[in-house]
Amino acid sequence: MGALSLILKHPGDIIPLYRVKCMADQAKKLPKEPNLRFCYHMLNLVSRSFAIVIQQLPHELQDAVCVFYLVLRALDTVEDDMSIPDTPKCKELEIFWKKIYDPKYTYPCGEKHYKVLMDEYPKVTAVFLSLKKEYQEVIADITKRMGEGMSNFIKREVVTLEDWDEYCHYVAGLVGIGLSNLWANSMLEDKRIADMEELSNAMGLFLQKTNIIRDFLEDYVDGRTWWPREIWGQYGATLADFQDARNRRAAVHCLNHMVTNALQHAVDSLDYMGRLRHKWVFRFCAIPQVMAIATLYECFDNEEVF
Ligand code: D99
Repeated sequence: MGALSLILKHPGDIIPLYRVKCMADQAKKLPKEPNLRFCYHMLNLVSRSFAIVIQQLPHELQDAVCVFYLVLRALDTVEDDMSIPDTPKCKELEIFWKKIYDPKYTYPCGEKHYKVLMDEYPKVTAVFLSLKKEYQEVIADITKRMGEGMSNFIKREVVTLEDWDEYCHYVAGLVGIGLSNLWANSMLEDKRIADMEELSNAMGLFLQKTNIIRDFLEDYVDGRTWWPREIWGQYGATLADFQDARNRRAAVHCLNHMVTNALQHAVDSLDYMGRLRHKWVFRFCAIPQVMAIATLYECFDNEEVF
């Protein structure tokens, strides 16, 4: 079906779609200051959808969240680069949080946009150092905990449900926790939001698990899947079995089990969002959650995931 006929089937979507288009155009306008300009330029290259969503935030938080995002993407780039041997990779992941204060620090790795981000990293550092101390401390604390967790999982496989939640906590739950600390420090939200670590964690876990489910094929082709054996082991002897058309029924049952597991975090994520007071903070948080629910809806019982 063409885009136009899809819209005509849902005429109520025309105004919201137009508003999103205006937001997307807005996101393409870059600030004048060169370092800040680089940060928003990178954000647009790495994640269009996030560049749009970040526009929802009040100005002061926008820059802090943009830098937070890029620092985490840089850490991710180190984790993802399969050409770095385990020993130096683990060391770099563990010390990265100290390096974000070093105006000269770069660690060339990654591909395409990520390579540019790593090569030009001092521009991110310059903006980081211009943020309020309270914001810098939150970003450094989360980067430290995430780097240590990632390093630990370099040599460890995701086997049990506990492993899966732990891995997702490091790479995504901590993002939710960091954001809650940014909201609390900005005074836009109640200080107590920073103490709700379980609910903040669930915001990240729900998004991360949804991505892991949706990206099964892409990750499988790259030789690294994050589906926990405790689930897929109930439906097949190896993950390779799910690629065989004769095992499609078992594969789809496994997929549905994965979706059901991810959905468990929806309750806490709704509880978290119910506690937000600031309209723009709420939108920034709610848009990705709504997109994740729609993604799980598409994936459920859908063999095309494989
Ligand atoms: C994220 N996550 O929006 Cl977790 C990352 N894409 O998915 Cl600061 C960093 O990376 C921050 O399709 C915030 O364009 C978030 C979440 C978030 C959380 C908690 C509360 C509120 C918001 C994202 C951002 C988008 C992203 C999507 C992109 C392709 C590349 C990856 C696209 C979530 C996380 C940590 C699971 C990646």
